[in-house]
Amino acid sequence: MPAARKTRKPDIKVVILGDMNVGKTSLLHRYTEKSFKDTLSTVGGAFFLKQWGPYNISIWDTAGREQFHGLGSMYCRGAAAIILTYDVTSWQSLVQLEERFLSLTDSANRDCVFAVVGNKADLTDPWSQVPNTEDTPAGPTPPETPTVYKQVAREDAMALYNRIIRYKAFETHTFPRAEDMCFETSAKTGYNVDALFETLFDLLLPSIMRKQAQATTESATVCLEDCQNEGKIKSECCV
Ligand SMILES: Nc1nc2c(ncn2[C@@H]2O[C@H](COP(=O)(O)OP(=O)(O)OP(=O)(O)O)[C@@H](O)[C@H]2O)c(=O)[nH]1
Ligand SMILES: [Mg+2]
Repeated sequence: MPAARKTRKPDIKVVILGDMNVGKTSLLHRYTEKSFKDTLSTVGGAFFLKQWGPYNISIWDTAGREQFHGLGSMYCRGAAAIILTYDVTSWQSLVQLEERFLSLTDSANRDCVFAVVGNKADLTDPWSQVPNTEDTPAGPTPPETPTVYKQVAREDAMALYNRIIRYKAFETHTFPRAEDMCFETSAKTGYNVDALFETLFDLLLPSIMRKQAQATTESATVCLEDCQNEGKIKSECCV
């Protein structure tokens, strides 16, 4: 088994960005702990290690507050996926993604994949008040009418996703389609939360395999160099 697995070194990095209060921490908590609890506004950033099958995925929760904005680009360095999160009841939170957060993603990997996520769907969409994960208990019967006005339609989020692709136009790889990468979620009920993370992780699989293959080659090279430095022949240690 490779050393990376023994030390639980992350195989890949995912970062959650978005304005304060959109529910980034709650989404992550819902996915990792399968529950919804009171949160405190995040200070700086927080790191979670998710074991996904045989792989270790590091997920970085970032602070949306303006005062921590300078840290965003540092957190995005080396990211293989970025979740851009807004609140479906706040048009401004979608605008902020483009105005304030998109430029931070320049430090991510060249083949970074993006998801655009509208959280708090339970406030506007009756059906998202019903959990759709196996781990959450059955919710109440959906009411006839939503409780809060929905300010951001999914089409607006898809238009933003397509602008992101154009912004990254210098990249050579092909991006997944907006239909597949724009989600409406509820951290409160669990609606679409597993689907979001599982879709992303599935997409990251080729990058994980590439990174592991690279790590194996590098460690074999180091081993061979060590052998040569110590005057050993390969068969003595590189087995
Ligand atoms: N109704 C509803 N409320 C939510 C949902 N997700 C989060 N909230 C509430 O929104 C508020 C902010 O949630 P957080 O998860 O702390 O938001 P955040 O994006 O991490 O905020 P910062 O850490 O300040 O950037 C809290 O009061 C949550 O309970 C959701 O899906 N539905
Ligand atoms: Mg937070």
